[in-house]
Amino acid sequence: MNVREAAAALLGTVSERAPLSEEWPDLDVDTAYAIQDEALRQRRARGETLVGVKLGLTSRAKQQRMGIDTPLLAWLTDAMVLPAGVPVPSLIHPRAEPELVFVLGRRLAGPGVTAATALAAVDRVYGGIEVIDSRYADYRFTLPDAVADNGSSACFSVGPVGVPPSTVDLSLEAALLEVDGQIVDTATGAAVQGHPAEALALAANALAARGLALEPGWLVLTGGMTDAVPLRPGSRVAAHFSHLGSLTLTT
Ligand code: OOG
Ligand code: MG
Repeated sequence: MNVREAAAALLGTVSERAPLSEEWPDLDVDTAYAIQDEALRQRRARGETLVGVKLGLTSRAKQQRMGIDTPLLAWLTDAMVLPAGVPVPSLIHPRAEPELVFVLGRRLAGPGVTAATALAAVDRVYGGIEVIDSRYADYRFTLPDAVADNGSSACFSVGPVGVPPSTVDLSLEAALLEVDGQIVDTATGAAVQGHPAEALALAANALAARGLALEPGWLVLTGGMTDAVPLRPGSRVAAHFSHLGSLTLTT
C-alpha cells in the first residue's frame, strides 16, 4: 500500500476497519501526515474547500482515553461543517467533545509562535462541539494511524457566540457536557495545553515544520476539553460554555 492508496482507502471507509499500521507496520508520523495531505487533495478534487485545522489529543482527558500523549493536527473542510439544527449524519461510531474554536483574523506562521502572539492573530473565539468518528474498530490506533485518518474527524458545529479573545479568560472558560439532560463532564480551557492559545501556537509551529501556516479566516479547533461521549441514535448532546453560549447536537 502507498500513500495515495491509503488516503483513498481511509476516505472511502464507511464501517470499522483494522488500523492501517496492521498492514503497514513501519508507518511513521511523517508518512501519516503525507497520507492526510493526500486525502485533503482528494477531497479538494471532489469540490471540498479547506476551512482550517483541528488539533487533537491536547488535553489530559483525551490523551489518557486514547493512550497517546502527543497532540496531532488534521484538516477541516467545508463538508465537515454541521450547521446549527442539522442532525448529525449517520456515522460509524460517533463521539462528541466540547472544544474552543478560534477564527483567525491574521496569518499565523511559525516557528517561534508563542501563546501571546498566537492569541493576537485571533479574531473571535467560539464554543463548539466536534463529532469524531474513527475509521478504526473500537477507536484502537497508534498515533500514525490517527494522523492518517485525519484525526478521526467527521464533522463539527460552532456555537452561537463569538467574542474577541481579549474579552474572556480562556483558561477559565468552562464547558459543561450534557447527554440526554445529564451533565456528564466538565472542564475549563486550561485543560487544553494549559491555555487553548498554547494549542494554537503548537498548531502554527507544527505547520511551519511542514512549510505551512495558519491562514486568515481559518477555523482552528483546539481539541476536546473533556473525554468524548458516544453520540447514540436518538440521543441529544449539548455543550454549555460560561461565556460562549450553548449548542446542541441530535442524531
Ligand atoms: C483522535 C482525535 C482527537 C481531540 O479533540 O482530541 C480529537 C480521537 O480521539 O479519536 O479530535
Ligand atoms: Mg477533537
